[in-house]
Amino acid sequence: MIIRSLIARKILNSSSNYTIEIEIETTKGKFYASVPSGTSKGSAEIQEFAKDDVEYCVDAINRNMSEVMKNYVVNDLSVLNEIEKIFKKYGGNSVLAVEYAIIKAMASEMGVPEYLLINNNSVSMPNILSNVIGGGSHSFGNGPEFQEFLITCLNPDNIRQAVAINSLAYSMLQKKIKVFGRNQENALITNLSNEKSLSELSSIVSEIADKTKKRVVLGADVAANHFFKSGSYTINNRKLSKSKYMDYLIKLIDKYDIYYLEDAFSENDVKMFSELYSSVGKKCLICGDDLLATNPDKLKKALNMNYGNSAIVKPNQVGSLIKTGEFVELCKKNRIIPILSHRSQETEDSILSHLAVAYRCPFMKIGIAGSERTSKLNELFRIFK
Ligand code: 2PG
Ligand code: MG
Repeated sequence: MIIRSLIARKILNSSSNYTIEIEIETTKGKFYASVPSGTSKGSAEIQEFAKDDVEYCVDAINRNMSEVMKNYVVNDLSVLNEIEKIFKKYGGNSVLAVEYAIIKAMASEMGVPEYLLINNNSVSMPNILSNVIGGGSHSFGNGPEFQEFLITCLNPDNIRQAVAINSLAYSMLQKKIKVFGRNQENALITNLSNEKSLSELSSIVSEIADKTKKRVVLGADVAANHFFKSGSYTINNRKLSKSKYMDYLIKLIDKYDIYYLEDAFSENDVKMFSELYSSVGKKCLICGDDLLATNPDKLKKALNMNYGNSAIVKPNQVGSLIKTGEFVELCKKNRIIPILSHRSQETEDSILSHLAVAYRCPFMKIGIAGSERTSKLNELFRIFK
């Protein structure tokens, strides 16, 4: 395949902030790709844009890279090594936008879907983990301290049922709880506490499980970084020591049968992750997000501490598709469940669904409403017919 031209432009993400879109033209047509942004970012994440300035990156790519990329030959995906080297100076989101656009163009050239281009061996359908109630920094500090209350069906008959169950929970919640609006992931904003949010969701989960005769469970992304300060975790305006906070979490896990818990502690508290994992790891997925930042080196260190059993995969935390692939492989080698995740400030690009399928992630974490989320769910409907 020969790239005729490459253009960068600014486009809006779901929070009305700008991100980068790359357009590549080949003999097969034009291919577009864009990359989302985070709001509650881990400190180990790579810079999304050089100089923290999307405009600078777009201008610099158009000025410096259009000649370099004109008539650029792509034989296979090993080209991503060179692409990462030459685009790195424009930041992680720029690198990924170029990589995604090349994958889309190449898939079209070869007449295969993107997920098969990335992995032509065997692929699998992810279960869908949806954020239905939002708190923490995603909801401007008004609601519960936990950032996300999640639902998933563990044994759906097919992708449509997996999504339908989560939509049903979302609409039942809207009728049941007082809703003040929707956050940037379209999760419901409430003024309920963590515990009340879990109890409302838990009764809906049981109702749906009874009705569908499926295994439906709940989870939370605690995103504990934002309420951890000077050695304590603040819940309901009360400062809890690390051990009191651990007791609080374990009680919630037991009482509400929490199946999935992400970033239960601040990103530097690996020791607490492993303590929690050793006490509840048999019944609950203990997941690292900010803790690992999709970085294989950080994962290796956390594995030495036996931090948990699952890991969030967000390519733009590490700004490299090659490193993202290494991270997923390392997860699998160590029986860690990789969970492909959206970001809070998403675009309508649906490439993440292809990555979840190609990487054989058992779960994909994605919201249930709003076109930047539904574009990815709809792409899964297309992939699995
Ligand atoms: C998270 C994500 C996605 P953000 O913490 O898991 O829900 O949020 O993109 O703001 O980091
Ligand atoms: Mg998270």
